[in-house]
Amino acid sequence: MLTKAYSASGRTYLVAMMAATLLALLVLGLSLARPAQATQQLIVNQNVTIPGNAPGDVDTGIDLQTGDRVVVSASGSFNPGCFLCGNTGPEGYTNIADNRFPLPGVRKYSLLGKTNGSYFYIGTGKAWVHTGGPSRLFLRINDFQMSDNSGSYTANIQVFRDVAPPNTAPTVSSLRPVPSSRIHDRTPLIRATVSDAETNLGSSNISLQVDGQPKSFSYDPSTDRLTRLSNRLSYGRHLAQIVVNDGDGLSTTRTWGFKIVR
Ligand SMILES: [Ca+2]
Ligand SMILES: [Ca+2]
Repeated sequence: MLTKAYSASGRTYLVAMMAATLLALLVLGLSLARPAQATQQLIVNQNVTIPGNAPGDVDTGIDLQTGDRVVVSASGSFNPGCFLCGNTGPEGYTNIADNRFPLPGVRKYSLLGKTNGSYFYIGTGKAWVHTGGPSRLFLRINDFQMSDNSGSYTANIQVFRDVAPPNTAPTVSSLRPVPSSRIHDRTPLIRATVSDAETNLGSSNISLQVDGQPKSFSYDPSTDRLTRLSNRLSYGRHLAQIVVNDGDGLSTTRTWGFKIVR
């Protein structure tokens, strides 16, 4: 009985361990897969009036890029000017427009959007992600006889765009020999961790000087570790300097000293 109880709890423990390991691997995988995080920013928040008698497309002045998220909400009151025709809002009449209208197949007198030369229905509101390349956003009312119109619609337009996070400077850390240290080894290992958040650095991004002289070194991109096995150095003070350029406009210089004593 005792053995059985142990084995049952052992199995439970094993299953729990496996679940925890799986979760840990999943979290690790997600964090490794995640690139430098882009953030969506509100770049346009604008009200545009669409006069009922505007002769055609109303230019919002907003230039969209692929991937922009656009949110339009509209209100207002419009009269198409026809005999006994009543007012409507941006949703338009329930009647469907025929081929005489800018966009057949949707409600007459509704609010339309236009990008890349194509009209689409907005009505009282629409949210979408812009595709098809750069385009100015136009608005208009789905009517073909404009001069007899009265009233207007007003649209609030918001555009959200992925904005890359600002570039950051490379970092140089874990310096060896320890800065300002006194050591006895006359062939000390010179070492540093050199990394950049946005750029996968290679040795061509990095230069090392010892006592003002350029020195060769090895750099392992997988560990960010720079290593140099020194020639025999004289007793006394020495100065090491690492300059890193991230190839994206930012560089970092670290200079440190150490002293070799008898
Ligand atoms: Ca009209
Ligand atoms: Ca950088």
